[in-house]
Amino acid sequence: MKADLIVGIQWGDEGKGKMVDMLAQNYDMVCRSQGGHNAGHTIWVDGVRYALHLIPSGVLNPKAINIIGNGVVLCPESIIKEMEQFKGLEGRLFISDRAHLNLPYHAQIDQAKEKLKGDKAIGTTGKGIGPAYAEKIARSGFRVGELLNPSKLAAGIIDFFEQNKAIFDVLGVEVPSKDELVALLESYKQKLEPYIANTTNMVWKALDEGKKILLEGAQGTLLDIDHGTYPYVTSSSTVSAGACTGLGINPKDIGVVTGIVKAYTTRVGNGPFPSEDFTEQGQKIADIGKEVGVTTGRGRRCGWFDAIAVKHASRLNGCDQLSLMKLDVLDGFPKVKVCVAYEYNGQRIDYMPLDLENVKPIYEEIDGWDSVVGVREFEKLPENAKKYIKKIEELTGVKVGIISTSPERDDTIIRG
Ligand code: 2SA
Ligand code: MG
Repeated sequence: MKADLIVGIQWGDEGKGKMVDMLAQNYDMVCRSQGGHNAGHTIWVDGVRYALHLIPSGVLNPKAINIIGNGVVLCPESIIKEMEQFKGLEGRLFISDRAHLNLPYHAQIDQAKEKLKGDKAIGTTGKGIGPAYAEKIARSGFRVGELLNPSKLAAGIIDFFEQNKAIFDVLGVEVPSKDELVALLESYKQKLEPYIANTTNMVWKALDEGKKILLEGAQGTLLDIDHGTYPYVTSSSTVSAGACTGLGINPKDIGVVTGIVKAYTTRVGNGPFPSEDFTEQGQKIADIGKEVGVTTGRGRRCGWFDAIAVKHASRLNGCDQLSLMKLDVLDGFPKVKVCVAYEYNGQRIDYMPLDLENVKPIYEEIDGWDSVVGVREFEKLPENAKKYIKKIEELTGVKVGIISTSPERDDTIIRG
C-alpha cells in the first residue's frame, strides 16, 4: 500500500486543516514529516475548537495512529500544552526519537536575529524553527531520544552553551544553570516518554500491512527551504519529497499527491508576492476570508490566484490533483483576477525567476458569481465559478479534483 500525501501549494494556510481533518477520518495513520509548532490550524468538531500545531490532524479520528516524524523539530513545551486538549493519546501518538528538539534558547535566538535584521527580517513566527534546523544541519542539535537521559542531555547542552557563549552573550540568550536544565528536561521526559518511538519502523510496518496512511504537509511549497522564495522561507522541506526524508520512507511509498490551494493567494511574513492586492479588494478578501495567522495572530497579506506559482509548485510536488479551498470567499466579487504570466525585464514569462521581487503580474479577468456556499456538486456551481475552475486547470495543467464551498466538512465537492 502507498501513502497519500497532502501538500500546501502556496505560502501556507491554504486550508490543509479542513482537508486533512476530512480525509483523516478514512486513514489508519496520519504523519507529520517537517516543520514544528510554527504550523497552525483550527478544527471545529461538534462546536469544540481544537488548535493544532504539532499533533497530526488524525488525532480527531479516535481510530487513527498519529506520527511525528524525524524531520519535525519538536518543542516539548508546545506539544505538552497541545496534548492537554485531548484524552487517551497513549498508543495513538508517537514521536520519532530522531526528531530534533526545539528548546527555549532556539526561540530566543530566532527573535534576537529577527530584531537584528531590522527591515530585512524574514517575519518568522519567532518559534525557534530556523535555529533548531540550523543546528541540526550543523550537527550540534539534540534529539528527542536523548530526553530519556536528562542529566546526560543537560551536560551536552551546557557544553554547547559554553562553546557558543560569545554568540549567546551578543544575542542576549538566557542560559539556565545545569540544575534548572536537568529539572526542565526531567519534566519533559515525564510527560513525553510514553510517546517516544522508532517511528520509521512503525510507518514501514503500517505500509507493509496495507494500512491507509496520510502524510500531512505543513506550511507551503513556496516556503520550502530549497524551492521557495529564499530567504523568505521556512527552514524545512515543505515539498512532497520532504515527506520521504522526514519520515524515512522512499519515493515509491508515496501514492496520490493532493495539492491544497486557496482560490486566491495569501502570505504571512515578508518576501515577494507578485499577485498581492494592495487595494480595498485585497482587504475585502482578508476580511471575508478571516485571514489571520493561527499561531501568531498576524494578519495575512492577500491577493489573486497566481497560476504561474501554482503550476511551478504542482510540478515540484508531482500533484495528481488540486483541492481548491475557500472558493466561497470570492462570492459576490464583480470580477475575479487570475495571474496568468509575469512581466520581467520587459518580457512576458511563464515561470518563476530567481528575482521574483521584480516581476509584475499579468492578469486575466473573469466575471464573478453570486454564491457557491454549500454547493456539493460541480454541476450545481454557478457557470462563472465553473469557468474560473476550468481556467485554473488549463493554466496549471492539473485537475481540480476537490472544491471547498464553506468551512463545513461536508460542504465539499469531490469530482469523480
Ligand atoms: P518560521 O517561523 O521560521 O517558519 O518562519 C519563516 C517563514 O515561514 C512562514 N510560516 C508560515 N506561513 C504561514 N502559516 C504558518 N503557520 C501559522 C498559521 C503562521 C501564523 O498557520 O497561520 O500563525 O502566523 C507559517 N509558519 C511559518 C513565516 O510567516 C515566515 O514567512
Ligand atoms: Mg496555518
